[in-house]
Amino acid sequence: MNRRSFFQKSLIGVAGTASLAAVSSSALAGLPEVISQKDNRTQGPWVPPQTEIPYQPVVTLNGWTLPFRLNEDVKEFHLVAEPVVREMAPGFSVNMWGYNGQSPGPTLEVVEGDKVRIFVTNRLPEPTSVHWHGQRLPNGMDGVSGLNQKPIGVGKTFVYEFTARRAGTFMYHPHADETTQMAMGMMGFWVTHPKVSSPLFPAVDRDYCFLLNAYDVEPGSKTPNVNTMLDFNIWGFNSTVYPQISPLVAGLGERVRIRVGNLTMTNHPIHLHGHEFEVTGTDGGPVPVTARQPEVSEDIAVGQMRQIDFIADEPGDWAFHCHKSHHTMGAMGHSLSTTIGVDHQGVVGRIQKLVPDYMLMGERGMYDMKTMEMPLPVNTFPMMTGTGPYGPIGMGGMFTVLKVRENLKKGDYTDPGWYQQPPNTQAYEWKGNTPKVTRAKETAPAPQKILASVKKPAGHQGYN
Ligand SMILES: [Cu+2]
Repeated sequence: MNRRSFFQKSLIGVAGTASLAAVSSSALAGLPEVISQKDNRTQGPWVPPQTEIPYQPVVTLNGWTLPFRLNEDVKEFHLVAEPVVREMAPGFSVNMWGYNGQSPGPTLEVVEGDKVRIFVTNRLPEPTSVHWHGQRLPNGMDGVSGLNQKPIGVGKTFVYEFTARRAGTFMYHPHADETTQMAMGMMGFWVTHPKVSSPLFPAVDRDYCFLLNAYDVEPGSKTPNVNTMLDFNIWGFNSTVYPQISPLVAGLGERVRIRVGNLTMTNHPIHLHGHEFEVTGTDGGPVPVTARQPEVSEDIAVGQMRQIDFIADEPGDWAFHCHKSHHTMGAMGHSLSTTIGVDHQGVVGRIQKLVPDYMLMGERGMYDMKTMEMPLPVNTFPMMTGTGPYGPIGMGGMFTVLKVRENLKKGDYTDPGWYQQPPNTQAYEWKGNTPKVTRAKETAPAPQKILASVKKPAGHQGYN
């Protein structure tokens, strides 16, 4: 099929589209320049200079939108699949594979009915392909290597062309050696804005997006274990862990949209504090208005995307996080024994004769871990690192803060700092008398012997 007949076929059923493209071969002679991003911080919204249909651009958490080149009436993008180093948190960098300098790759943003051409250059050490998750497109553009196309060989560039027929929330990722390539971070976001806003696609003041990620990075190492199937230890938003993840900033009363896609190997119940939201869309399209219900958590299954909308009408700093509590922590051992209530007195000294740097932990729960200065191997993300105005936050990983402020300028995404609560609106300590704690009587004699299992950080197994 030549290019012209491809567009003619793909445009069937799309109303009000501009005249068909007649792209000259000379215009196609050069690839669009490679635009790369070295900065892992959230970049401001990208407003295209050639916008015909105005839309509220998205802001990708700790990410960016890839600018396009307009070639006649086709929006052209150039994605480069390549090894990258992603700083997931200060002092914690991971060797990944991504696109255009970062993992996840840049967000692609177009308008419903746009003709798009994406050049994909493969600078990885193995073949790849790109699947455009959720899109209506010709079968040969769907990106499953072997099924729809030959894989993009090392050093080769392939061209994908289709019309963004359906408005909504999408993502892209390889379908070639995908367990390796996705475990290494190859993924990106795609947003197709509607041509007109409607009750199905209400206009918003702020539109955020990010992907959920999981990696298995041994403490002290730098490259994810690509053979891990379920037991991941680093959980993040857009390959970033809190507190590196940017806050979600909103002006009081603004309508906010957050789009989330899940390319991890487990589900994530994403929970917003202080507000109710509605799921207004999925990667399958807008949710019918009559089917929307108020929620404060939304479970996002593997391979799913959710678009949530709400009015930010409660000022403050509101947690926004995965509700699986171990997903709001950094690297930690999963095989540790629970020691709550176990009296270690007298045992520690004896263990330290065998393991000199043995530390007592967990006897009264793990709260102290938040402040504990524990020697960690180089390039290890601590379990919990967020510090708020009142001390350690106790959550890391898949966690950020929705910051709702009065008098915030439209389009101002800068971090406004911590919220100052008005007087007499914060939980406070009771200063009166407290009743005596009554304990249940012991019915069994205290154990005479303690069986202690000592585990050192990974790489130092063998002490028991
Ligand atoms: Cu989770």
